[in-house]
Formats: sequence, C-alpha cells, structure tokens
Amino acid sequence: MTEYSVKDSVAIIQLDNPPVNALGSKVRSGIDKYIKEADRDSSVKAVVVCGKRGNFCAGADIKEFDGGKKGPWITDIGDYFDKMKKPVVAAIEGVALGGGLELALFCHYRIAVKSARVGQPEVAIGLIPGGGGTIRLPKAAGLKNALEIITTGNHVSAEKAHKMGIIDQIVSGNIIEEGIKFAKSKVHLDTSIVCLRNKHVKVDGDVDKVAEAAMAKVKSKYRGAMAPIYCVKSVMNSVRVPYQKGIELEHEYFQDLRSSSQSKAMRYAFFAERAITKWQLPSGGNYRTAKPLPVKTAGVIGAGTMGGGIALCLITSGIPCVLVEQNKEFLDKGMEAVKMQLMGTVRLGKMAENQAKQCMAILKPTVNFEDLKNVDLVIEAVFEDLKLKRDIFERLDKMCKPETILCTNTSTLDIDSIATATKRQEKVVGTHFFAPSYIMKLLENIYGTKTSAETVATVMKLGKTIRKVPVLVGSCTGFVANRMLGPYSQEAKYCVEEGASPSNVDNTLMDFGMPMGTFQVSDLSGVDVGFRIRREAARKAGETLTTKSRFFMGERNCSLIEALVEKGRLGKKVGKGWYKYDGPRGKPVVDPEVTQLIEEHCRSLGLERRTIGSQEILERMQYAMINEGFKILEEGLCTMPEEIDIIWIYGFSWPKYMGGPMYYASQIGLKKIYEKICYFHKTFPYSAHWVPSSLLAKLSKNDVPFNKWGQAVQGSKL
Ligand code: 3H9
Repeated sequence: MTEYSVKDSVAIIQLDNPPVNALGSKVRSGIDKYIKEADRDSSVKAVVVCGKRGNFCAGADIKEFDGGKKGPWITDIGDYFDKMKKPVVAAIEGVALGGGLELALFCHYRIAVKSARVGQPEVAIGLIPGGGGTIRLPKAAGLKNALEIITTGNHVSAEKAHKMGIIDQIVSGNIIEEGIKFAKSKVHLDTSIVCLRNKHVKVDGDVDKVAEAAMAKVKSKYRGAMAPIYCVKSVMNSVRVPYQKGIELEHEYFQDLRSSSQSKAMRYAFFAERAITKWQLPSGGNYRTAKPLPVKTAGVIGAGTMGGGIALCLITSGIPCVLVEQNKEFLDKGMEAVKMQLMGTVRLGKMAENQAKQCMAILKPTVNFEDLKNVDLVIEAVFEDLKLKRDIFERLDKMCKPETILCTNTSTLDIDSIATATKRQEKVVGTHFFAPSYIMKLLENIYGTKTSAETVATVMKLGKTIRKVPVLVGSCTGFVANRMLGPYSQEAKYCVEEGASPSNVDNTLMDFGMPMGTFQVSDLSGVDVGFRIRREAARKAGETLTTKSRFFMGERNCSLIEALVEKGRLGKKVGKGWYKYDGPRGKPVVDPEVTQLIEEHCRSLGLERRTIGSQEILERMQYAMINEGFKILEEGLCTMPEEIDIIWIYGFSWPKYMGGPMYYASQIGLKKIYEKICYFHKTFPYSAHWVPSSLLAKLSKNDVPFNKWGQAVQGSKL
C-alpha cells in the first residue's frame, strides 16, 4: 500500500494502491508511519513522496466514504509534515487529484512532469476538498484561482499549475531521480518559510465582493447543488478565519456533505460511469475480449446540424474526416455552420485560433460519395427515413473497403432494418448522438443482432476518443433514451390537457433540478419536429392525426402539438411555440394566446380541467419513464440500471445529485413506485406506458436492493 526506501540520504515514500493510488486508510497509515520514520532517522536528510505506476494519487478512496472514518485523516498527517525540518518534496506524474493534491500541498515543495495534471474534483462527487485543500490551495495559487479550481473541479495542467504557484518546478526524466535531486538542493533551507500553513493568501480585490461574485456564479451555474456553495464558503474561510479554525470548519462541512443524499447520489454516478464501460453482448463478446479496430480516418454523411456537429467532434479529436453532402449548396451551408461553431469555441477561450485552423485542415468537404472509399469508419446522419438509409448503406457496403465500420445516427429505427441492406451486418452499428451533437456528452451505441464485439469495441473506444460518454444498448424503437423520453413527455402534455400550464410543468421540472422544462426543450428543438414525427407515424399506421384526435394507434392522444403548428407556433426559431420569445436569444415568456389555445382545445373536446400540483406532475412524468426503464431492463436491452441512469444524466441533463432515474427510484422505494404506477394504470387505462413492468413488480415484491437488480435482470433468482 505504501513503500519506504532510502537512497542517497533521501527517504522515498511511494504510494502503491492500484489502480490509481487512492488514499485509502491503509495508505494514509503508511504515510503517517513512514514520515515519522524518515524524521527519526538521522541519516535521512530529505523526503520524496511519489506514487507507483505513473500516477501520484487520485485522492481519497471514494469507496471508503460509505463507511465510518478509519485511520489517520490527511490533515492530521499533514500537521506532522508542517513541523518537519527536513524538506519534503511531492514528485508528481500522472495525476494529483483531491486528497492527492492536498497531500502534495502538505509537502514543502512540489515538482511535476509536464504531462501531469492536478485538481480538486471533489465537487463532482458532491463534496468539498476535506484534507485542507480549501485552506491551503488559496495560499499556493491565490484566492481567485483556488475558487475556480475548487468550484469547477476542473483538472489543471502541470504547466498552468506552475504559473499559478501550485507547482514549484517542471521536470523531465525519471520522477524519483528528479525528486531526489530537487530534495537534496533544499536540505539546508528553512522549511517553515515555504510551509503553506504560514503563507498569506493573495487576494485580488475586495474579499466580500469576491465572495459575493463567486457565490452568485455557483448558484446560477449549479442550481440546486449543495457542494459548490460549501466550496465557496470554505475557500473564503482561508482569508476570513485563522488557519486551524478554517481546517476545522472544512472538516465539518466535508462530513455533512459526505453523509448527504446529494453526495451519495453523485458517488453512485461516479462508479456507474465506470461500470457501464464493462459492456457485454448477449452473443458473448465483451469489453475484455474484444479488440477495437483503429479509426485513423472517418466519414460523415449529411452536413446538417447533427452531421456537422459529429464531424466537429471528430476533427477536434484529431481524426481526419470526410464530410459528404448531396449538393454544393447544402455542403457550403454545413461547412459555414462548422466554422461558426469552431470560432465560437475560440471566442470562449476553449481553443487557440491556430488549433481551430488545424481542425479545419483535416476536414474534407465533398459531394462525391466515392471519397468515403478508404475511411475506417462512416457515420450516416441523414433524415430519419428508412428507405434513404438503406440505400446509403447498400452503396457504402459496395464501395467502402471491407474493414470499414458503418454507423447510423438513427434515433429510432431498428439497427437490423438498416444492417440487412449490407453484406457486412457484423460491421453495422448505431451511434446515436444527442443534439447539439458537438456539446452533449452522451453517445448511445446500439448493437444489432449480428453486430460483432470488435465493432462494438471500436465505437465504444471512439466515443471516449471524441470526449463522449458511450453507453451500449440493444435495439428497439427509440432505443433507451427516446423510448423513455416518450412517456415522460406524453404525461407532460396530458397534465396540460387536464389543467396544468406548460410553465407549471417546466417550473416543476426545473425545481427538481432539470436545466430546462420539457416545453422549453420542445420550443428549442422545434414544435414542428415532434409534429413531423407524429405525422409520419400516423401515415405508416394508416391513420390521420387532427387537432381533435383523442386516440392515436389505440392509445390516449393529446393533439396540442397539431393545434400549435396550425397556428404557426413552430418554436423559438419563429419567436413563438409553447411560449413567446423576444428575439432569438429571448427567454421563454408565458403567452396568453397559448393559455387561450389550450383552454379552447379542452373545451372543444369536452375535457374538464382541474388544479394539478407539482407532485402529481413529477410523479406522472417520472414514474411513467421509470416504468419504461424497468421494461427495458426486462427485455435485456440494458444489462444494468446504471446504463439507464448515465443515459439520462448525459443525454437529458438529469441532475447528477439525484443519481439518475433508476437510482432515484431505488431511493423512493420500489414498492411505493409500483403501487403508484398501478394506481395511474387504473386511472389512465388508455396509456400503454402505465401497464406495470413485471420486473418492477417482482423487484418491489421481494424488496431487492439496487445493487442486485442487474443480477435479477440477467435471470438469476430474485
Ligand atoms: C477526496 O479526495 C476527498 C479529499 O478531499 C479528502 C480526504 C483525503 N477512489 O476513471 P477510471 C477507480 S475525494 C476509488 O476508469 P481513467 C475507478 O473506479 C476523491 N476508486 O480511469 C476505476 O475502477 P474500475 C477525489 C477510484 O484513467 C479505476 O480507478 N478524487 C478512484 O479514465 C480507473 O478509473 C477524484 O474524484 C478513487 N478516488 O481516469 C478523482 N479514482 O477499474 C476520481 C479512480 O474498477 N478519479 N478509481 O472501474 C478520476 O477522476 C479518474 O479515475 C482518474 C483516472 C482521472 C484518476
């Protein structure tokens, strides 16, 4: 766990806790023991603290947070470091995160290789740094930098950290040798001068104003989340109260947050994000055995909003991309949008201008389909039209080299129905991006009956390369994300038909923690988009949808979308939809015309309206979607509830501090949810989404804990 050796009169304390040298209780005990041993040994003149396997330390062992406090706490060990007369040097490679950076901040000096990263990412798991970081990082980096690092949780490169004063020297070569050399050069210096405990915090401007601005920023940026607020409070203590008091308050806040439901949910989400990388196919292939193919070049078909965004993801990740459109006009329009998006990234300071130029240089726009001949992977992003997609796949199959993987960005169509147009079904896979595709993190990868494990491994790896969170799911109409979104948004409309207003619904969702309400999203993506999807479904079913249709395909129907489209209310792009907008950047404003439209719609259909409270809105929207989630598990389209939760977190911005809908269900209690679903099924018999999932029935009856749901899904006894 922690190793000790002496070389050249320098003691080396090396953290050894695979995979990332987390500061578990045994590691902390080891550091505590060895720092005292180094201090006692008169032949030792200095100490180097470092980590094994190319990493310094990724912070506390998050798994230990669910139990009680064990072993010495990092600040207690740090107090001993502070008293040491022998210089202690943190020699950093890989990462020094969370408690890892805090450990380094207790050392008198910090050196790092250029590729190292440091940070305090505790906020991402609903915590504040609890090992002195909120008090000592401001002393090393200044108040402003510390606030930024601690409230965002962002990693900082070694070079940037050096400029901020966190790192004393950037080194190259063997990190232990460099550590020894550096430590020896400091042997005769007074350690109390460099000890961070004794340093003052650099403050730019008035302390109260800095605090006010930081608080306002985190409250608006992370609405509803507790940890960022505590981060600001605790960092401000570094300039407001004496050192020891600051450390004590930090510990108090940390412990409160550690036992909070928000942090528990976020810790769950952290491990869920890692669990879903361990995918498996029903046919047997899995993440361990399947080798991804290299993707050195790629192609995208369709330069519309989706295709352009996907091309951007590829080129900004260094993958040369051929972008194909059917004609020059569409291609030019698409290229202009890609350029604008890149320029926006430059303006935001997220990319240097020459980097943007390099990205554009590896994007090849073309109207010649043949240019896709030699790419390693193609992503088709054309209209949601099966015949068109099948034609494209048939052409691609004939033209592309045999190794090329063919991906479809369909959001609804069954993968097999597209794959069967080719003679390489094992190389056909769904890669469903979410709008806006350059920004949204989720990549829903969908396997068909014949998709090979090698193909899946390739798109899972590609997802990571292009900075997405890839989740593997089975194929069905709408896949996991849109299939669950269906009942969720249908219930929103039914609530409006029964008496709520669109703003009642949206405000309820935003109070819960969603960044936007469902009607605001509909306005943003275009009311006509939903309208066209419904019209197409009606056409296929041989039905006609009108503003008066109470039933559609044998189920309850709400035709408010048709009523809005009839009045030209197509969404934000035309300044009016469910709300009205003052210009393209305007905020949604309640429009009396819509209120009147809804009331008239209900009157003409003889629908009675009543007051609907926020609890009912939430229960109907969320339980309908959770019920669908259990059906998805039951059908084996996901292998674990974590996959569904990550899809909602990264695809629809479900608040991480609520852990995802399936985790949320486990916190409410399955029995309660099941009973409510049965009640809604009785009350609203014409909605298939209220037919209770039989898996949910079984799990709730047997009170199966969340961590056993996956086994239940895979068929073992409940
Ligand atoms: C803290 O420090 C509190 C202090 O302020 C106060 C107390 C001192 N614990 O992400 P990967 C596992 S709070 C336990 O796939 P990568 C992870 O689950 C902590 N396990 O690799 C996975 O396991 P498995 C603050 C951890 O290369 C494996 O390591 N620190 C921890 O893409 C590989 O992880 C953080 O929040 C941990 N701390 O990324 C840092 N970290 O193979 C959290 C990782 O079984 N960690 N694991 O699935 C990270 O950000 C990334 O893991 C890291 C590596 C960048 C380090």
